[in-house]
Amino acid sequence: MQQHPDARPGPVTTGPIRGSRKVYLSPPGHPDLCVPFREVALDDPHSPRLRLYDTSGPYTEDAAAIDLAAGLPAPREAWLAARGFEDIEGRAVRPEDNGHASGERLVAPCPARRRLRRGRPGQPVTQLEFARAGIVTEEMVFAAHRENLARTAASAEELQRLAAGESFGAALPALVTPEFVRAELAAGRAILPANINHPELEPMVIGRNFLVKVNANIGNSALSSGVAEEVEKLVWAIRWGADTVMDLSTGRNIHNLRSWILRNAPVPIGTVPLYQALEKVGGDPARLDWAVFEDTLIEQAEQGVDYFTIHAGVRLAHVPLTVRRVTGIVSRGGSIMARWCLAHHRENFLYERFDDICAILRRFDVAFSLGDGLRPGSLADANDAAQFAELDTLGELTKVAWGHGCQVMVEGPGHVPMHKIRENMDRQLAACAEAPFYTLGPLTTDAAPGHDHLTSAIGAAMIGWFGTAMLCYVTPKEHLGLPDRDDVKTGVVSYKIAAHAADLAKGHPAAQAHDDALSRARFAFRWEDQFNLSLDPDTARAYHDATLPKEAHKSAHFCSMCGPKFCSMKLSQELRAEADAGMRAKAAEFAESGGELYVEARS
Ligand code: IRN
Ligand code: FE2
Repeated sequence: MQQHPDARPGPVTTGPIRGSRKVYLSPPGHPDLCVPFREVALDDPHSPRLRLYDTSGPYTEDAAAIDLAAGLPAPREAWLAARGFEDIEGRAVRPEDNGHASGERLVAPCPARRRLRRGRPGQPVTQLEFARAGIVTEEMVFAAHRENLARTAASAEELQRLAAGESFGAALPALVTPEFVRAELAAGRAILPANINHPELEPMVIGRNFLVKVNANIGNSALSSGVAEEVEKLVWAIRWGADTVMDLSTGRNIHNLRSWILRNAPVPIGTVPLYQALEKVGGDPARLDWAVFEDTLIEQAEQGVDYFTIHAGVRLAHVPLTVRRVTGIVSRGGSIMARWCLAHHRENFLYERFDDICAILRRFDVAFSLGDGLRPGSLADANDAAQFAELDTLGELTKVAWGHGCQVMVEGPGHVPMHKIRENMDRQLAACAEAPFYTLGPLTTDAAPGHDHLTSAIGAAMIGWFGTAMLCYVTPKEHLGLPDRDDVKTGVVSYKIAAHAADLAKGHPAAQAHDDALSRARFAFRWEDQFNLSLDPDTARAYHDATLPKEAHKSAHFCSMCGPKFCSMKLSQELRAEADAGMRAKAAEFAESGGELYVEARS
C-alpha cells in the first residue's frame, strides 16, 4: 500500500451520535475545567434527559471544528506549563523509526507543533508522585468529575442521597471526589495514564473502584492499512465508547502514523514499543538489544504515548514451562522475548534493565502495562505453571516500578474457561498488591472463530465483575485477520456491554439509571427514546425500521417481533390499566362504606 509523500488522513466521522448532544460541565470550584458528557434527550416527563460518560472527544461536537493537521485542542497545556518541566528538543526522527530503511518518507508527520517536555530529577512528575505528595492535580479533578456526573444521571433525590454520603455498592464510594481519586492513585489501586507530552488528553482513571474501562486495539500490519484508515479507526472506536486505544502498528510509517494518532487522540494511547524496536532491527528478535529498545522508549515517550506494554515477565527460566502447552506462547511480545532469551541463553534484558526502563517512563509519566507474554492461548493451557510463574514476576516488578514513582497496571489472559476465571482475579490481586488488572477477554471457549467478540465478552463481563479495571476488546476477526472499521465497532460495543454488565453487578450507583431509563421507554412504547438510549442507537433503529419504517410506527404499541395481538408489553399495560380501574373501584367502595378499617362480618 503506497502512500503519496504528502498523504494526510482522509475525512473522519464527525457529528453527534443520533439522539444525543455533547455538553461540557465544570466541577465545583473549577470553572476553567470543561468535562465532556453525552446527553440523551428523552420524551419522558419523569426525567427529561440522561447524561452518559463520553469518550468521543470533540469529534461528536462540531464537524467544522476538526482539523486533523492542526491536531485537537490541548486542555492540559496550561496545567502542564505551570508544573515547571524542562523544555527539550526531542530526538531526531530517522527513516528506520518509520519502519523503512530507504530514507523515503511515505507519510508526512502530523504537522501540529507544540513544546516537548521532560520531568526534572527530584520534582514530582507522575500522577502517582503527585498523589503520594498529597497533591490533587487538575487531571484528578477532571477524572473524578467524569466518573461522578455519570452518577448524577440518577434522579435529583438520588443525587441528594449521594451528596449525603450514602453508599450504594459494596466497595464503591457514594460519590467520587478528587480526593478519592488521589487516594486510589497513591495506593496503587488505580492509574491515571497521562504522558506530559499528551496535552490533547481528556484525563480518565483506571481502577476497580471506578467504572470498568474498555481498550480498543488499532494499528496497521505489514500487509494492510494506511494512515487514513487507522485515524478513522481511532475516531470510530472512541465514538462507540473506547476509553483507551492501543496503536499496535507493525507495518510501515510507524512513527508518523503514531504522531497523527496522538495529536488527534482525546483518550490515552498505549503501545507495545517492542514491536517498533523489532522493525528497527529488521524483524530478527536475536538482534534486539537494550540500546535499540531504550531509543524506542524515548522516541515514543517524547511523542506522548500514555502507557507501554512491557514484556519483562517472560524470564528465561519460565520458557521451558511452555513446551508442553497445546498452543505454546501466543503473545506477540512474549514470543519475541522468548526467542531472544533462547537465542542468547540469557535472562530477558527487559527484566535485567527494568530499573532503567522505570527511570525513562517516570520522566514522562508513561504508565506501565506489564505484559502477559505467557498468557494461555487455549483453554487447555489456562491457569498453568508458566502463566502463574509470570504473574508472580509481574507482582515483583509492580513493586519495583512503584519504588521509582511509576504508575502500573498488569495485563492478564487470554483463553480461560468460566470456572477458572475467578482464580485469575484472586491471584492477581494477591501477587500484584491490588495494582489494576487489564485483561484480554478472556475467551471462554476456543470453538467459535468468527465470533470471538462473544466468546470473550462473556469472560470479560465475569472478570470485570470480579474486579478487573480495564477490558481489552476482541473483535470478530480475532485469530482470522486485521480488524476493519466495522469490526472495531462490533468489538467496542460488545465490550461496552461487558463493562456495563460488570458495573451493574458491582452496584455502581449510576449504571442502573441507564437501564431503568431504557426500560421505562420500552414499556411506554417510546421507540425514539429506546433507540437513543441504546449502547448502539443506529443498529437498534435500523432493526426496528427494517419491518416498521413509517413515522407512525414510532409510537405504535407493538413491534413486528410479536405483532399487535401478542405484545406482552401492550397486554401488561392493559392489565395494569384494568387493575388500576379495579383498585379505584374498590377504593371508592371503601370510602362509601364509611372508611372504617374493621367492619363487622356480614354473615
Ligand atoms: C491485554 C491484556 N493482555 C494482553 N493485552 C493486550 O494484547 C495488550 O495490551 C496489547 O494490546 C495486545 C498485544 O499483546 P501481545 O500479544 O504482544 O502480548
Ligand atoms: Fe487467542
